[in-house]
Amino acid sequence: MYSKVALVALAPLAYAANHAVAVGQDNGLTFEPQSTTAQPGDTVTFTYMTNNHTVTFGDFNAACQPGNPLQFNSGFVPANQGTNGQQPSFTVNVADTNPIPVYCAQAQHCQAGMVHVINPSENDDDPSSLVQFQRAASKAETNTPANQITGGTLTNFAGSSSGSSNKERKRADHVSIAFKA
Ligand SMILES: *[C@@H]1O[C@H](CO)[C@@H](O)[C@H](O)[C@H]1NC(C)=O
Ligand SMILES: [Cu+2]
Repeated sequence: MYSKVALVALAPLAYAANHAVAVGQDNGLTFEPQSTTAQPGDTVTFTYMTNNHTVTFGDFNAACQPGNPLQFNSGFVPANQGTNGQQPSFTVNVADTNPIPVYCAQAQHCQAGMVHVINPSENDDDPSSLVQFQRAASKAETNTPANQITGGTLTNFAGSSSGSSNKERKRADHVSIAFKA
């Protein structure tokens, strides 16, 4: 009984962490790092460094295709359309510790290895491991953009995100407090 009370009292002291991922660093078709380990309540901020990429929620069993339901998708974000002297970024919330597949839906970027996994399986035989997701992506016949922009927060972006779904771009209706590491 006593320890339960103590745990509840301590819970608010656990601050959410923000994890940074660079998108297209040095003109690469890359997410750096390639995977993120995050706790429930953490956020992951993808910052667009060059060119024109997406951060799209994928499917471990159908690489380079949008996941269904679609948890998040930034749409196409040209990195040179930042505002406030900053690079544009897209921040997603991590609700649990389940592996989360992410890919870039531009051209053949996904097949070229432009994938990321949040909380990947550590078993390299598992489809939700980074190595298996990359392998599946390299063999994907098509790279398909998602048809709506949803599930995250676009920041420092001039707003001309292009693609089929510009009108549906929206911001998440939450407020998250996070601290950059
Ligand atoms: C970004 O890529 C999308 C999809 O290929 C394209 O429709 C759009 O015109 C591009 N934006 C810029 C500024 O190049
Ligand atoms: Cu890309």
